[in-house]
Amino acid sequence: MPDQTEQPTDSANNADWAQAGRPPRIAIVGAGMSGIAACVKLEKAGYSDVTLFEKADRVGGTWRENTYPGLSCDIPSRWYCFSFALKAQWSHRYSYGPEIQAYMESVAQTFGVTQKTRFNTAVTDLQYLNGQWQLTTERNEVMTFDIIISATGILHKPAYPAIDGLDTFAGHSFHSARWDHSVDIRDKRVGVIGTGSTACQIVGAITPQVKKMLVFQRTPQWMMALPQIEYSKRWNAMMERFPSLQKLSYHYYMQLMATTFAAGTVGNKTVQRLIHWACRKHLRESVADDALRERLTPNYQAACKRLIFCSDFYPAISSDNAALITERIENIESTGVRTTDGTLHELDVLVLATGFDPGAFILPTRVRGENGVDLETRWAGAPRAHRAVALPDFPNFWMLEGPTGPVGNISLITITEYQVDYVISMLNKMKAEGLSAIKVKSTACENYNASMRQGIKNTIWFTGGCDSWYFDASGLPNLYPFKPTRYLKDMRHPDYSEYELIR
Ligand code: N01
Repeated sequence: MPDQTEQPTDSANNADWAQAGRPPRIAIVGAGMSGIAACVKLEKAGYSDVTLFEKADRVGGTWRENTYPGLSCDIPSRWYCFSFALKAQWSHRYSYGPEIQAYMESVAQTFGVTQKTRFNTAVTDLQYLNGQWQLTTERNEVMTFDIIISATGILHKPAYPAIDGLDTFAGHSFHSARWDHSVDIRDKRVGVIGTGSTACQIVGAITPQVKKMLVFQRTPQWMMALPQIEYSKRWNAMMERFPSLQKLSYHYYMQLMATTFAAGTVGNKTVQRLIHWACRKHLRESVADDALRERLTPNYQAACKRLIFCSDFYPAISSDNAALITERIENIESTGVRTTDGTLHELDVLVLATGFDPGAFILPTRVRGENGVDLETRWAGAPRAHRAVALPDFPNFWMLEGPTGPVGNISLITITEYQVDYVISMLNKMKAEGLSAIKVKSTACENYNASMRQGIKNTIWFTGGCDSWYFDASGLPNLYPFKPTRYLKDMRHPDYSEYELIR
């Protein structure tokens, strides 16, 4: 990788790449799933002057960061993959973390993404100056780019619980996304705080190995059984032989999820009732003990929080070496967790499966747009964007998986790919018309978000009677409130009247 360190320049003269007929210099922040998709698709579209900046030493994003036992993806792998890199040889319908990480690394290697990535290089500052973006790294290197693509993911900043005495615990304590593999959990007394998707996978995986498993539940969660299967060699050989079957599976799962879970969350009452019924049935059939079942039963609608797919949690929590603690946590002491009933739950290991800061997106990187408008100030705890990709006052700055995009029980890889195609349409427009910048109009962004605010009130995330990480400081869930298929359709054909096209 050539050294691209530069001093800030007065770049007014060379800012107009489209008019000058040179390729745009593109920086992608993050080499996770979105960054990989962006790099590959840009290259295919003829934009090859691309540099990725990755804070870690490998690609993979969330699949690199999370290494906890039981880590898997509850979206079928035949869909949770790049459309341009379908894979025949998945071991299971729902792949485990290491297999997905290996896939990410292999795609990055095959398509030349690794070679374009500057590893161990966190971007600390982005500023729009004289028609270009000035990018500063943690080592104070300063470079200029024409286009910035933020591909930092959504849930990358671990949320640590504000519990008194957390740092006084004398055993081993770590966040689920910072799993300490040097700690041998076998025959230990392990506590897990949280009952989200992560906690359920951890508890399901390690309970048979530990001496005692204590799960500290603040809110019960609905979960559906995970219809996991291991693919046979013969089945995968057939997939290998007939690549059209891989495509068929990709679209089959996409349609299935769109017409079932996605439809249920955004207002289809029949599907909602079916999801709720399936969750109740799963609980009833998995937990024989009436009292335990009662304590595991949520008092809100299924899919109000992000629906969990897990078949291991109920058997694990029902086993003799496990206990569900529903009393509130009072504080943490050197030997364990004390609950409000006065009990001290003694532990050797404490796992904080307490989720992530959902409002981070590209933050804590400082991002300043036109006239020094600061992104963190602009968002103020309630991040909003236009179609999840654009921000007024931030020209030539694009986000993948930005705020108000479709997330939940769907493949974010598909969403990202459509967003990348949208950005490529913008670049093509700039090139064809010799534009120096494209930025979304404030009115378009406001109108879009007004429709989001209206739509969100019909979704299960708002009406279901729960609290979740989907809610932000505005008091509303920060999600796309319509069917994901509508989003994909809209993204296929950018409406340029929503943008200022600057010559
Ligand atoms: O985090 P969460 P996660 N005291 O925020 C509890 C994706 N994902 O890491 O419900 C006590 O869902 C909190 O309690 P409550 C997926 O999008 C995908 O599990 O707020 N408890 C909750 O139980 C998912 O939604 C896969 O009352 C405290 C838990 O901690 C997202 O990641 C797999 C507490 C946090 O749950 C996040 O999931 C895993 C406190 N002070 C994750 N603070 C796939 O398979 C928090 N909690 C694709």
